[in-house]
Amino acid sequence: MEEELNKLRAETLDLIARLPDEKSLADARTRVLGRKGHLTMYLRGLKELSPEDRASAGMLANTLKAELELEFDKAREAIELKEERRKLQSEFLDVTLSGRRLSMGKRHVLNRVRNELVEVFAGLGFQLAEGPEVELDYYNFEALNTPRDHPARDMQDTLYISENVLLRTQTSAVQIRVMESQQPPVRIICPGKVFRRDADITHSPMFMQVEGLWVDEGISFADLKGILVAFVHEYFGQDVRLRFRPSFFPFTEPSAEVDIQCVICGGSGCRTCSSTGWLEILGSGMVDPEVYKFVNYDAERYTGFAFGLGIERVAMLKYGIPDIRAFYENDVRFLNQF
Ligand code: 2NL
Repeated sequence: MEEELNKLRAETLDLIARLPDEKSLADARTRVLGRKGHLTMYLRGLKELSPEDRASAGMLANTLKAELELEFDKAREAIELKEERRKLQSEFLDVTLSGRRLSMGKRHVLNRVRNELVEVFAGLGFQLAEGPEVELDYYNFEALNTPRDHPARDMQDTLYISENVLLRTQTSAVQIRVMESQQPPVRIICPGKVFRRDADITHSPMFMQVEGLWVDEGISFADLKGILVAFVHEYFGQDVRLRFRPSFFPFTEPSAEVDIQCVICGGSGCRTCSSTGWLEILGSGMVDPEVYKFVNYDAERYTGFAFGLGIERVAMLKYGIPDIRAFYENDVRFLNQF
């Protein structure tokens, strides 16, 4: 009997030492100490023995039972501890590591210049107006005194979608739409994308433009000059000089182009200004009375002026950027500089 118990003891201790997880350990415990376990059955069998044998065998078996329960408990605790360590290890987080840097996006330089220009004119009383990029030939050319056979159409290579639909070549189309919908006074600033069949280091098939228009009773060339001088001084600096040169546009008469003193060399001559000391920055003029016919304005009563400038050109001059294509390549090393 004692031998039988010793064997059960040795086998069980051996098993406990080898079991890898809580589940197999619990199963083994049931097999030995459970209601139908080896040791439980053995204790039940003691009824058959004589009273003397039963007392000594019972004592041995109960001692073994206590010992095995203790061993099973110890083994379970050891496995639990191991499991806990493994879990902690796998969830290890070094809170002292430096974090990943969030890269912040920012406004594209052209949109920033656009907003700055709109702000300056807003300060001069101009209201923002916008319109479609896909436009009718009528608003882009016809109503701007540029009919199909007009020689000025040669100045702009237009991207047509159909006979009467095109990608606007200038934002003037927006101004025609506004004038068509309301009588003077009109004082608006119209920024937006425009499109031309043109591409080299200073021309892109898509570029951005800002046009302004002020129509009211008694608006004169002096007002045009006053507004444009105020704009240049505000945007490029109070000391920057301007000059007005006669020019031609089909929708203005008289027309003038505006040059500013070179912002790169200050007027002494450099590559940006081709050694002239001057930079052309915008076109302007008094709105041609022909235009008023299309929008039903009384040309005897109202006069006004308009102007247009290229946003890329302003940005190139302001920051000394030699190639217009840099704006559209989306090289973050370029874009991050602004
Ligand atoms: C340039 C020249 C110009 C206008 C745009 C305009 C608009 C209306 C009536 C009359 Cl609705 N004129 N716009 C006038 C003169 C010049 O732009 O060189 N743009 C880049």
